[in-house]
Amino acid sequence: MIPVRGVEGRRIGVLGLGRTGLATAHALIAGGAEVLAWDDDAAARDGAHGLELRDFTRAGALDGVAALIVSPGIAHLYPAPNPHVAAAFAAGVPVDNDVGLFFRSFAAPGWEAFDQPPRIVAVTGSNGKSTVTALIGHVLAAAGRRVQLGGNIGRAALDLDPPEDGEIVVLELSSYQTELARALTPDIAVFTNLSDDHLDRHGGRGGYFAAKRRLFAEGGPDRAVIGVDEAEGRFLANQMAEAAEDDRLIRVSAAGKLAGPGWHVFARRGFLAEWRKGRQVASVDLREIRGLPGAHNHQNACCAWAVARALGVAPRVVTAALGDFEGLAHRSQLVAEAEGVRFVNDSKATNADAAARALEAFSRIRWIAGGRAKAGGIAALAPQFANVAKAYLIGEAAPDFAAQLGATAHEICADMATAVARAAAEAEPGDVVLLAPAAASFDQYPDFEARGADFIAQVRRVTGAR
Ligand code: UMA
Repeated sequence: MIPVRGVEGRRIGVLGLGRTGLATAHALIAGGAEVLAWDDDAAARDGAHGLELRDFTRAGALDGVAALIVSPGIAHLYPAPNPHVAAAFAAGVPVDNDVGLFFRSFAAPGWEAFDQPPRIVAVTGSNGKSTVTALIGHVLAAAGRRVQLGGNIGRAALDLDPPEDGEIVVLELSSYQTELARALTPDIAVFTNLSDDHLDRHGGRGGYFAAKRRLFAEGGPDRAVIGVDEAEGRFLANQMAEAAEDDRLIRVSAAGKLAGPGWHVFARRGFLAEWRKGRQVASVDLREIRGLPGAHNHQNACCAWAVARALGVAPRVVTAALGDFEGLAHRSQLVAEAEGVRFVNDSKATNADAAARALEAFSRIRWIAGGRAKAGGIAALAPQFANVAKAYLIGEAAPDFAAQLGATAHEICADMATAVARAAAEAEPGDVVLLAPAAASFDQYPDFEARGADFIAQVRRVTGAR
């Protein structure tokens, strides 16, 4: 745990008592703060284990409170502020989050004895940020660097261990986290890409982009790694560079060759290339790396490559590490291979854009899709339907998705067990049975992880795999 600095003797409110809130409360107490905590869910309050509870909407409840620290899943502005957050706004109590506290508390007096100060890499973007975060961690560990991963990827930032000499912390940061943090000062910041997601929480795409942009605008990172395959990425890259040859910026693309005198990492026809000062520095064949299938993973590889190179890791070492990356659970995860049929779990593909990337990664797909639909359903995926041999539809969205599939073969299976059994029965050698739902899981599961776990269990059942 990283004790929070500058809070000794101060009274701090903590809203939300999930992973973030509990870690924050304990880190605040370790820093000498008096913590008042709240969660709108009574069961979470019951699990607060000795924390003093305070309903911040009650009159006078925020008297003497120096700051309210809000969990990422709690709305602070759109579609409407949570009532406790609204009370803090009304009372003039500064609202912050665990990521803001983390950046303020990271550097410690003990660092004076270190040979190399610890550094922070922060990764944001719509898709791929968990894989990029994990891949950076994997490459740095392979290079013999000490590394910890945290943030949106699972371990709350303040739950991380105090960094040791030369250690690198890689934080995955969601837009929920970057929007509210009062301090954002990574050494290296990464922007993978932008596509519509969480639009209700940010008042539309502009607000969503603005939340992510804060990591660059507020933080002033020493080095920025920016995916330039969308207009927003190109705009951000333009803002970060003083001139075309400014190599504090590394541009990344999976859409084609990048030219110019700056620092570029791009993937083209399955090959990653690094160019700097107009010359090629390295080239790697990504096509046979089983943990990184598809153009979207090639973009992830480019982002991780750029960060590792910015940290001085040699191309040979990065290449070897990419080759043995196994991928993350629920993201292009190869679950089994039986009689020439591959079973791939991409339960994290909770929106159409992420599902499009999964559908582009394979041909002859037996596609399991559905759940709780997002705006637009799967209409935007029509260009990828050519890769779909047949769709097996589950959950609330099944009838709408069936209508949007039109002439593409499909059947409504309702649940995962039926979908996996039907897809496996009809699959031929060379086919890929792919779970890429293009929808949220909440109609049938607590989260995308439980949905992916069910897919794996059903695949094991039908294939007899262990
Ligand atoms: N709560 C309230 N009032 C509300 C809403 C929620 O009191 O109006 C309470 C809930 O009852 C619950 C707590 O808040 O007890 C949950 O807080 P939370 O939703 O912020 O969840 P945490 O457990 O703290 O997990 C959060 C991130 N969750 C979200 O952003 C939704 C986790 O990202 C992250 O791993 C964790 O902090 C550690 O940093 C998950 C996620 O789904 C993976 N992220 C989204 C995504 O990737 O799309 C952004």
